[in-house]
Amino acid sequence: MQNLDALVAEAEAAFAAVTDPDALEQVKARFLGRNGQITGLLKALAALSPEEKKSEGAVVNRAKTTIEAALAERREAIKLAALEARLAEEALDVTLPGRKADKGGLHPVTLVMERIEALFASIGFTVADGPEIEEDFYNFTALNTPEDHPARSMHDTFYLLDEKGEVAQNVLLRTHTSPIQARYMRAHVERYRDRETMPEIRIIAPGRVYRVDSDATHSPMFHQVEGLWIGEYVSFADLKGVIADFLRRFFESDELKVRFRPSFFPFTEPSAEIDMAFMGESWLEIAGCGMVHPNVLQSAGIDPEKYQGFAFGFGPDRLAMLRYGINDLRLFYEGDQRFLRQFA
Ligand code: 2NL
Repeated sequence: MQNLDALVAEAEAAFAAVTDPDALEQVKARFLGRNGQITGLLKALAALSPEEKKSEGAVVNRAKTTIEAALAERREAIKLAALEARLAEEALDVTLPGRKADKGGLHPVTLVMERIEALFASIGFTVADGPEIEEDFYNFTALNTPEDHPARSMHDTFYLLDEKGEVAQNVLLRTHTSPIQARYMRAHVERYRDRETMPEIRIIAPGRVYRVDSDATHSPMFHQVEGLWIGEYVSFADLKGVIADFLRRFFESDELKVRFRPSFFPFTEPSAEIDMAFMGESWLEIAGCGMVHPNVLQSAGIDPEKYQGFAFGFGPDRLAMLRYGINDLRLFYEGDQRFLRQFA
């Protein structure tokens, strides 16, 4: 009787040596395939006598069953190893914190501008705007600024270049938001041209403005909110009331002291600086204002004999510094998230 233990051991070793399913099927063919060793042994039984066939057949069949079982076991093991490798590769740590999308927030200067807009809206002002690249007519001439005024110099104002790369004398970055109001007055006059009396103008003009200036307290780009109220009977007393009321509401302090100190601007007459009491003793300059100069009304096509009114200009960057207790203007423009996040 032949001993097939060596053959079985050879098959088991061959199965164990492969690690992928295709290779395993190749190895299987060597033993169990059409020309495999077991198949050969079974074929050889045909030549034996019935008794030998019975005994040898049992031996070969036992070897075949053992090899088949070893094959099935190896198949399972390879399948399991593949699954484990895949699971390890696709491992997902469900205890990791989620990746949240960062939420945006408004810049502190924007928050202050919106607050100013809301307070003036509550007393009947609407918000106007206009271009940041402006003509010198609206930025200076319409505002009664003489041709030789120092603010018109290239040391103070950013002028644009023309196609030849030369300074375009009449196109600049607006130095204040007054040109918004100069444009608005003209459009208003045009709209009500055929009426004997036009409705009042009551607007604020917030926006970015530009000047050649850069240090701890000046940025070449900063913000302004100007205001304008024109009607038949709008007086300096109205100006004082509107401004004092606004500042008390803005700083949430009914007792806030406000002072008007004589000053000069080309576009207002008389003109004043607006100071507010600061830390008990001192005064802090917070805005400029005045009665709109007759020449400014005239250049907008408004009859200064019939209409009059006031204008004022605030620096919201300054108001934001006061409201939030910030001591360096540059923090607003560095874009540092650690700073900006505090206001979002
Ligand atoms: C300041 C001073 C001021 C105005 C702005 C103005 C606008 C028109 C007519 C007349 Cl259309 N005046 N604006 C008037 C006085 C002062 O701003 O120190 N701003 C930060």
